[in-house]
Amino acid sequence: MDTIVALATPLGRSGIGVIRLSGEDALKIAGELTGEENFDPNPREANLRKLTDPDSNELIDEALITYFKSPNSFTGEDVVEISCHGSPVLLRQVIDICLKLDARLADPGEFTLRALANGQLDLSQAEAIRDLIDANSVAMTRQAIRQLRGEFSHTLQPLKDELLNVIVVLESALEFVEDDLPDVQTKNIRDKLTEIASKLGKLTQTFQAGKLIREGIRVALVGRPNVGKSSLFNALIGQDRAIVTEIPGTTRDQLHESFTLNNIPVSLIDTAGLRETIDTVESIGVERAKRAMNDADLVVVLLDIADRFTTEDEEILNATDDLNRIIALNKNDLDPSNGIRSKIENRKSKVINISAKTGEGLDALQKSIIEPFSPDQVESSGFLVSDARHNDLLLRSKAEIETSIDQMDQKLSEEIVLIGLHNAIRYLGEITGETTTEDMLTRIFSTFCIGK
Ligand SMILES: Nc1nc2c(ncn2[C@@H]2O[C@H](COP(=O)(O)OP(=O)(O)OP(=O)(O)O)[C@@H](O)[C@H]2O)c(=O)[nH]1
Ligand SMILES: [Mg+2]
Repeated sequence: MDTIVALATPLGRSGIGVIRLSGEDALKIAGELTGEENFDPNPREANLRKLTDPDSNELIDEALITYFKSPNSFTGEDVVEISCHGSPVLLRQVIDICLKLDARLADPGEFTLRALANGQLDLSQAEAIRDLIDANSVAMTRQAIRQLRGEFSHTLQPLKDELLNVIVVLESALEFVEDDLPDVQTKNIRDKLTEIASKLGKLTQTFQAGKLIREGIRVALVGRPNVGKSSLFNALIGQDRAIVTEIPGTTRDQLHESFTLNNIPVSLIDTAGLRETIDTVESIGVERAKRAMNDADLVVVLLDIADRFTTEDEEILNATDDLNRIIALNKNDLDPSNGIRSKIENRKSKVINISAKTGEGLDALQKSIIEPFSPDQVESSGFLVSDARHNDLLLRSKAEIETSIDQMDQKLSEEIVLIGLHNAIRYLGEITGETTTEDMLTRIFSTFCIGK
């Protein structure tokens, strides 16, 4: 394999910047940089060396060089990591010299791809490295590290083994048994397949929580003008971000802010107050608010308890009846003006009294925001499937097995039943990469950035 090089740390000024080389010539290139012909340091030890430009012999930097001898390295090849001072100019200079010495600039994810190719990790672990680096919350880093430790692959392995056992029995029946399989055996196979399908089903059930950890919850604050949406927005994010005035129609465009609740990323959206308006700008805002409402995972409908209940309030409640919704009765610090409660008591939603002004009830609201997304499951349960690709493959595999079970029940031939089972095992193999096509690998690794 040719030798690849890339900056492993972010571009920018920093204390140190790490350049990584992987491939046959990694050590030779490092030797040229240190000016030592037979550079062969002990593996996994930090070596302080002067780096010089081999062309001009000019001193470039003092750096720590660590050698990882094949196969005991991340990629499985010879790897050299050079920790330079974190100057973008200097780092560029060192990389340019490596390129002149016949290294090639690594493609996105190429280090990880080589690790995969050399069997240092499987595909789901490689994806976990990307997820770990891209994580936006502590909960996501935890999931990614579990996947990186091979937890997902270990969960899948027994299922794949069992499926393979069934396939072997059916294949040999096809080869050697003249008549149909004995009923006992058919029943055993059917039970086994049902069990595998149900285990796959259980795994896919964790996807909702897993997706939530990865992408967070989109929460839209909606209500008619002046009910206190922007006040609540500011209170929840703990910043004076949105403009608040006593004039109805203050917020025109949507505002987004992200924060975390119990380690779960939340993307909060403040919207324009919903009402009929002839103002062009405001009416665009109202349209956007409606869209935000429908795209959100959760809508918080605000009502003003100190004001009368209007037809606009009624319409907003009607429009959100089928959505995942919390009703927040705001301005609880003021005297209630009317029987708002009687207007909402028949609606299916959690109702919480709050005051965006005093902060009263905000704890309860925050709890209710994450509650439907089962934060308990997120925190305490086992491994969660968080990648849509993995979930899709699990679902497909399960569907194939269920089709095969149906076919068995219809007494179709083993040959037909086997088609679905072969597909099922192939889909599971795609998760860990044994049966992933080149195309797919290219697609997956294009989501990595350079230096990984
Ligand atoms: N007393 C009291 N006043 C509040 C509370 N929340 C908001 N207000 C006041 O209500 C008025 C409107 O608040 P905003 O947060 O701008 O309301 P909004 O829903 O964003 O309004 P639009 O952007 O116009 O749709 C302001 O004068 C706030 O100070 C509250 O809990 N108690
Ligand atoms: Mg507002």
